[in-house]
Amino acid sequence: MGTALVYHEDMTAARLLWDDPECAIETPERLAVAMELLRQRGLEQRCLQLAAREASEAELGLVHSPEYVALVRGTEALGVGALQELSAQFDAVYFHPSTYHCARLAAGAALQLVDAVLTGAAQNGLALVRPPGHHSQRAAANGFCVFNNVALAAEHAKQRHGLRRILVVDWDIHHGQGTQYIFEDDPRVLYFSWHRYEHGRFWPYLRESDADAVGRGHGRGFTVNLPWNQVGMGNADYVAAFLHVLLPLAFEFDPELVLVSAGFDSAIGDPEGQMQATPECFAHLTQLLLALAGGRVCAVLEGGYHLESLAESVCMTIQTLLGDQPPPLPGPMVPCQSALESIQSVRAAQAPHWASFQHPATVPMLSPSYSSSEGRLLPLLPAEPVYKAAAPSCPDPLHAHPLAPVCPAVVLTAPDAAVHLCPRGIRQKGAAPWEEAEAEAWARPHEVLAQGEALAALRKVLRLVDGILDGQVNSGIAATPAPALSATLDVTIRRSLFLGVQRLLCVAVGQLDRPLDLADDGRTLWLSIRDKQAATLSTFHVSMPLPGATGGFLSCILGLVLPLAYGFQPDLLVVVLGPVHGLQDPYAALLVTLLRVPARGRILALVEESKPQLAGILARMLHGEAPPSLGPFSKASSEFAQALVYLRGQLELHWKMLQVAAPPSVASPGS
Ligand code: Q9C
Ligand code: ZN
Repeated sequence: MGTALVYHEDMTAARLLWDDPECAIETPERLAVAMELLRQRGLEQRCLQLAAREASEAELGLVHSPEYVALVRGTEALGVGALQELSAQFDAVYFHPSTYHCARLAAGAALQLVDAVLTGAAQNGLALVRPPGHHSQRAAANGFCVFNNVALAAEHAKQRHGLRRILVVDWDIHHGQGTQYIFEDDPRVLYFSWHRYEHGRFWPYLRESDADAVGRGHGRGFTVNLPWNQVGMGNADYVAAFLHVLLPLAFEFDPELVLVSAGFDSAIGDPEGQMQATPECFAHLTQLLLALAGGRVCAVLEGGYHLESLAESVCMTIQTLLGDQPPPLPGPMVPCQSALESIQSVRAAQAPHWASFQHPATVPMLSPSYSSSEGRLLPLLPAEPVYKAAAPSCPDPLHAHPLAPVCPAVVLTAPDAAVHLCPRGIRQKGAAPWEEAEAEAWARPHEVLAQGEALAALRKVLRLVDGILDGQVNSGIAATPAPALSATLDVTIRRSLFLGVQRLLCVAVGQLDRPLDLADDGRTLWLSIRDKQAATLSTFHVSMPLPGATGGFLSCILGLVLPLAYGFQPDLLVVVLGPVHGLQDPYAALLVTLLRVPARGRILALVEESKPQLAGILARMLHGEAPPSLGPFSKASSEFAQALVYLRGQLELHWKMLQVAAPPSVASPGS
């Protein structure tokens, strides 16, 4: 099951026939240039290519009034003067004699894509279409949009496929008010949109684009607006919006299908959006969405008017749908003040409707109950940050393969039950485990590794570490005898640092201790998730209690683990599931799936060999399979929620991606 690409060249026919500066940017070249780059990169050829079909009039009637459909049909026969006159009755719209044909193809392409994904012909896909759709309303064209392609696809998924929960993610830089109106009272469609707003001073100048528009009637809480009040939003702002607004709601909603109103006017260079996010950001956003709905993600093109930025962003999206790992995100991962204000306001507006945003009363900081495991009062962060990790932008050999095609990634050392999952792993390349004597030298301080079985596992693990770090494979799973897990982890860390890893993230779930002699020099970030109280033992050593409920688990991953990972930008992630890790398989699967995104797939997972089923599931996740749903949502305990609030307070000065609210602005001197 691959990635569908739905397209038809006829959609390049419609164009502006008179002078209108506002509409001039919506050109046939938009599709032509995007398709050309997809071909040039060999991406089109990797997709299941589907020729778009026209939507029928009955299908258009799922969303639009018969009178409006008839009006658009009538434009086929009009001359230029009459077309211009009719166009002027709408806001930012032009009609061409081919508009009706193109718009039916655009709508049909979206329906076809949903059919392909919901029948299992494809796992996910993209429809490259024009005219776009998300401004179009029941009986009105608007903002270059004629028929609402994504709204039709959602209604089709409801009515023809019986779906009950559909998430629409509108990352176009304009508010899809058309989609909002169509579903505002419908709890089966959760509509999320971010958009340039500037406190209402940006087109379409609507009060209902603000964060306090949350839907009506049964649909209250199923409209989510994130208004950007300044231009220049970048990668950190977009990722923060996903981690702190969209994804908590999305996992709580648990959609059966994700539709993306994929406009790329939110990318750098676009004359409409004036934002700064780079094309790589769309690879990250796409891969985060693939963790939902069993990976059933259907993206449909909306805007995007900077041809080069549009084409690059389309390629990033397709490449990620195909399963390639995202490139690193350029720029500092620090969301701006205005973005944080927006994030805070939408979380506040949605709090009555979503348990994920319902916080217990803020706990007083440094309450005596929050002592570290050793019983000391919690150390504060060092006044002078010890952080001296290399800037992520400097090129180094570890970043040499950002766009490498998927290298089948999973290498299993012990649990042979899952070996079929790695068709082209290291062993197929003839690489042998480490020589026993060499492995013994690395194992030396640890007596437990001297035993035959433990040493045999270590020899494979070391081979795997080397294979990941020299780029032969992207990721791997290793299993060791349970008593040897801690020691194997210690050797894995030492070997990675020895090989020059600049930033090593270690996520240790269960009863595992951080190696005592590990330097706190910013090269490793150690994150424990275990049955103890929250503690920040340093900026690079954080401990979090084990969450019980789904809500606690999700806020732990989205609110803590991923923001730290995005701030740290690891070269390598080691995930260890140790004794009494307490995570059921679907939770472990989601943890690894989501961590793949900031780690860009460079993951070594260590498990106990007595858990072959867990190893098998993690192997499938590293291979790109979608995680199972977590099932019914249960709210985080208030102790857990407070632990998170506490850790955020301790850490957000250093790890800025943890912020979910703007810091109080500092008064200027003398004021
Ligand atoms: N300078 C889509 O991206 N003009 N439509 C706004 C503000 C209308 C955009 C003028 C923009 C419509 C699908
Ligand atoms: Zn747009």
